[in-house]
Amino acid sequence: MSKLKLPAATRDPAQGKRDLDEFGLCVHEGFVEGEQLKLIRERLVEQADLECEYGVALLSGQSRGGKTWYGHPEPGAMPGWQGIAGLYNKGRVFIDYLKHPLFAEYNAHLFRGASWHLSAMTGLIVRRGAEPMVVHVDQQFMPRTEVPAYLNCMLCLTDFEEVMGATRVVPKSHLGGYPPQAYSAERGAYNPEPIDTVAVEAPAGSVIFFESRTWHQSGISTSDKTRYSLTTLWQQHWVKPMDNIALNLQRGVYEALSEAELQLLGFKAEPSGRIECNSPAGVQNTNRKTPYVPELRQGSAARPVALDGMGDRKGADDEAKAMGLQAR
Ligand SMILES: O=C(O)CCC(=O)C(=O)O
Ligand SMILES: [Fe+2]
Repeated sequence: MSKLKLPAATRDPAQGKRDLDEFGLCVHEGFVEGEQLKLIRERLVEQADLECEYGVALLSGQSRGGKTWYGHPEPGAMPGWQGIAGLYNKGRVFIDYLKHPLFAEYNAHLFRGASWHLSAMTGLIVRRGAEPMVVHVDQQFMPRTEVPAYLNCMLCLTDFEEVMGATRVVPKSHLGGYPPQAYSAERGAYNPEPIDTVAVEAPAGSVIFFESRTWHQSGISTSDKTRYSLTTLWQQHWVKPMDNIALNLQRGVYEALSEAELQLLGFKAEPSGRIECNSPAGVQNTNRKTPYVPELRQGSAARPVALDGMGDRKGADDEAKAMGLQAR
């Protein structure tokens, strides 16, 4: 048993935000409940099972540092870990979940008012035999920042028990540096010195929030109970998204989303990460409404396409706000 002390679970976002500041994490119980929880879990399980059946499942013995491949699980030898990537493309329930009002509250707090949007949304399944991940921070590949780059929101779709490979953390580690890592071709990334971590046990429906400077890993699973979970990663707008959502988003999904939903996914006027029209149909545009402008030459047939509301005031206002400028 680790002696590391976790914050008590809470249903109060004010307490959750204090815990996030003090511990680098908080456990928000009952974040999703009842029918919504059931629908998210059912959609994830169906998608995951069919990705296995059709031979396109993302599989591994562990999710980080180890070998990961796309394919069919071997009959009778289900690997310990399965990821279901790009959930924003895989069901309306996931988009609806992104609109949970407390996401806005936690993000505004953690990012200190800077503009934010989605960075990734991935289903995580941990089965018996899953090995622990290398202890890492989610921004390990960038220098430490004063304000975290990302907020990881781990939704427990089943209870999280230590023996099921529940997420393990180092409370208060967000205040220091990053966990030491080494790499070998045989082991992948690993921690050269053992690091004490503590499992976050939580009932289904909880979200474990941990910011991107908090040391963590998934645990080892020795249980026959499968851990189903969904990680939603939010980011400050100037950070390169973990998933390139503007390119990944499927055309049919894009067309079914409202302006507000597109903005949650990062389609909005910002000082960085601008999105121009990449087709005459104006697909993947931002709320700034840029025209489609191909290479134009005298005598060539190529033509730009103007859009209604191009460069409108709203886009400019949003951009000014994101730069911290007040209208006056
Ligand atoms: O699956 C887990 O418990 C941890 C996953 C993780 O490290 C991550 O989502 O960044
Ligand atoms: Fe992580």
